[in-house]
Amino acid sequence: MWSRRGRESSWLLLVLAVCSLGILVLTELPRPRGVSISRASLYQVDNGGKFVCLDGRKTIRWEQVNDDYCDCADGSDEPGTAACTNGVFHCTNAGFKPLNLPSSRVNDGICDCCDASDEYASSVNCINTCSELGKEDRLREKQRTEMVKMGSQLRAEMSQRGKAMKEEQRQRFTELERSKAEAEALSKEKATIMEDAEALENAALKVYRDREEDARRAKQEAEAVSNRDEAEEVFRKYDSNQNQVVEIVELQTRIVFDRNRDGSVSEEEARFFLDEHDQVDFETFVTLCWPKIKPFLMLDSGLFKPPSDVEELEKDAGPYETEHAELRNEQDDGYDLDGSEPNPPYQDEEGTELEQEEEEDDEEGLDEPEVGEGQVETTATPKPEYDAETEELIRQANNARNQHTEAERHVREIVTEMKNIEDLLNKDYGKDEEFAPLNGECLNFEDREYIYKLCPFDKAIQQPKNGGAETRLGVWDKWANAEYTAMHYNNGATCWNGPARSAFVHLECGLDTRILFVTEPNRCEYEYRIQTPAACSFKENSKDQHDEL
Ligand code: MAN
Repeated sequence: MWSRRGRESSWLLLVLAVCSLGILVLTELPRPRGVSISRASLYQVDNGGKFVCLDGRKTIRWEQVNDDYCDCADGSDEPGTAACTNGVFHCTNAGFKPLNLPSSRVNDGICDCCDASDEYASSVNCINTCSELGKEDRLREKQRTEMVKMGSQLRAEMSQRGKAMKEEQRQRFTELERSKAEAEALSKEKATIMEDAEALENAALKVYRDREEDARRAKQEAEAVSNRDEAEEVFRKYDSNQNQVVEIVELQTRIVFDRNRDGSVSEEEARFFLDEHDQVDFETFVTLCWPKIKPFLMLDSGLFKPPSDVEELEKDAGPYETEHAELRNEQDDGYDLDGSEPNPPYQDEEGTELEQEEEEDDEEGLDEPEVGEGQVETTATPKPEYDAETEELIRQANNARNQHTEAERHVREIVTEMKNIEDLLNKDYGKDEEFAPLNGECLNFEDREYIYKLCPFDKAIQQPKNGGAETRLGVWDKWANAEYTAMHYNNGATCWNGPARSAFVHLECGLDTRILFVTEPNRCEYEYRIQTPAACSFKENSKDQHDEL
């Protein structure tokens, strides 16, 4: 009888024996030179001493495999020689990574495989370096795994921050919704207060506006009367035979109408001032001739001056000192401009108005001490002086306007902030919001010529180092894939004679966030490579790591 322990040991031995046999069978399955373990079963001699080319198109004798003569069209009969141009040589590279080579590299004098198997019949002496390479590789792999592991922890922190930030913004948005409703209500209230205050203000100002309007009209009428008076006076002077019409001959005696300055007034010149008539009565003179004669006389006497001289003119005692005026006096042109005239018909326009207004005031008693009346009508655009009550209404209306403007501004500020939050919340910051902390950051990278900037989820920028202006390479568009390993920034500044600039950003795992390099593979198409913990994804027992692009 076997003891229980004895039975268990026998089972264990049996299992071990079976496993070892399996391993032996797997590793020791004979295979021709240049064939990988996975393909070994396709190269077995016991197949009736035949070999079927791997494309199935030809069967050859087993001896023809690796006989340095290419028989199969797919090169599969010569895995270990350079005979077939399309053959593939497999190096096992035990201890490192297996490698497939074009079989033309077999025995070409260059060591391609670290196990030296590709140069078995060449003059070069290749040494097996696989174990060293393997060691280095494993070390690198270990370091990388460590890095990705740490990066993943950092990513988790970023994700936490991103989620918290989004939550905070969501709460802020809710708060703002409330504030917006309040601010809008307040703004509405302020609008009503403003409208009421403005209604009162308008009613009070209307009195002043009406008064101003009356004054303006009165002034216009006075001007019209004065103009007619001036015209009448001149008409009388020109009508030397006093037959109630002014004729061409009468104007011809007035040297002032000598427009071409040839020493005499021609019939044509005189006719021009009579509006192409031979003679005119007073009404025609006032309506058709006077508008031509008056400006001409003023121009001739130097009374039309550029606007900057108007003040000078106002200060002058009158225009009569001008040479032309003196000349006309001497020549007795019938238009007395010698300054002795009590009411000179030609005066600087504003001067005339002033004088006339003063006269009107005297006549009509408009200078009575009515509040603000003088100021309202005597100067060009004076600020009227209002009574205390009106001043108070204006003050209240201004105050109400300011408060309304302020309330509206507050509503606008809230709306803008809400819009910004909405934009922020609508952006895709990765599976776990891990990229959210990069929003609002900007990274810099300098190459020989430019400083490149990347403000994730916002824009990509290029700035010449010699201080030129910034060029926009693109604005945030979208992720390039579902794995969150690349971004598109589009619609940058238009390239000269070309499309808008754009930037493609590759992301890989790293312990901090920075730009590794920037290139411009095609004109105005830029590629950034950045590293960030947000792109790290460590999975236990898995080589499938998210940072592998
Ligand atoms: C600038 C830069 C370059 C770009 C040229 C295209 O010099 O933006 O990157 O290639 O414009 O004209």
